[in-house]
Amino acid sequence: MRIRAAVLHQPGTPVTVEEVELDGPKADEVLVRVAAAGVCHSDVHLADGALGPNRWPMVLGHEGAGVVEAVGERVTHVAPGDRVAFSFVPSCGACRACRAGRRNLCEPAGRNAFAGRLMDGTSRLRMPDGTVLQHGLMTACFAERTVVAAAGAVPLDADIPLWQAALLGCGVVTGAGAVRNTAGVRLGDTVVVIGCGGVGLQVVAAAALAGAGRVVAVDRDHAKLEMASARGATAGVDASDGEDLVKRIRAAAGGAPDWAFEVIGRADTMRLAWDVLRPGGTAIVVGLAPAGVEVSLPAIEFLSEKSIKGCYYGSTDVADELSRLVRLVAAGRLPLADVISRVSDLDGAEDALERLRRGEGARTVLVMDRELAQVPDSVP
Ligand code: PAD
Ligand code: ZN
Repeated sequence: MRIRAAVLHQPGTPVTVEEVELDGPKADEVLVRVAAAGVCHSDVHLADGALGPNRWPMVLGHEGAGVVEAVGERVTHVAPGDRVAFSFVPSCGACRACRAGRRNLCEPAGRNAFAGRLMDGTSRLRMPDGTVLQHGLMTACFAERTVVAAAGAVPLDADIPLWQAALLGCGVVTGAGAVRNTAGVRLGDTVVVIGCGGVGLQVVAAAALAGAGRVVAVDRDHAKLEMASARGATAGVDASDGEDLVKRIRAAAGGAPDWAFEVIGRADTMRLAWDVLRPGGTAIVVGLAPAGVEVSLPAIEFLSEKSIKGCYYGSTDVADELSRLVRLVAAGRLPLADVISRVSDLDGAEDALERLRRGEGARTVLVMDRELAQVPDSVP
């Protein structure tokens, strides 16, 4: 079928919205009519060619929600008409990582996501001239429709409007999982969040929900500090002035923190996350740095039992985590709409990437169909 989609042809050139060919779902796959998609900084990295060579031409988009239109053979967990959010790691359940309970690190899912293919190693997307297109992180949801692996379509069993549910499958799962699973924040802990954009704001909310005693938001954009404060940050530190940053963060935190989350993807802020910690504290790196970036640490400080830990997609079984987070959202305990700075149509994809490059606003949600996405008239 012909669909409109946002295509990255070459890094460094704007993504263009054009008509492409989408094949129907094969066995263990699902065709979804996309209602809305969130624009994440990882899309910027892909669009800028920062995540390695040969990752184009590609249909971008890895965070979104929609309605199932058709299912391939053997798919039983969803049926046409079901509302779903996407998971970009449709774990196989059978590889070594999955069997060890580390489903976010599923080996075939990781391999295929990197290659831009579905789980059988092929693509359902083509340019009209036959050129094969990669599926962005196995999701490719900057598009009117998409075919995803069955495990990548997670049923939404509560009535969350789809323009908000779109955020669940990357920012929300990643932020909440970083706090709950990668870290394991306990009641009363002190948490610092460096970088409070679309993902960092989810870390802030999750830390507050986890009962952190203090949650210090650090960002160079004042607007993000205000959003963080509305989501439970107890203090904000303006990082636009780099002077005495460690001292100012510690003062705002009432001392050196237990946890520092880096949610930007820069070597200097990863180092900052390490520097602010108390002895025994842990830095969690959520931010994704362009390929080739290295970070250096003062090795003598390992003696103080500080540690630094990576985080991919919330360190968990994403489908399970997502379903549980849905209940929190439905209960009104985890807001989503407040991080949506702008709603746009699919044609606004490049502008949304540009705003993220400039550090302007948190999430943009691309809405393919306002009615399907349940966007109220009050939202421009
Ligand atoms: P974003 O652009 O919405 O947020 C980044 C925030 O950092 C913005 O608020 C900026 O103002 C702020 N910022 C930038 N530079 C600085 C600085 N030097 N000092 C202080 N603040 C600064 O991005 P996002 O929230 O969509 O994504 C954040 C990172 O997380 C990005 O690298 C993305 O690729 C990565 C990511 N990782 C995972 C994962 O599984 N690890 C998942 C999703 C996103
Ligand atoms: Zn993302």
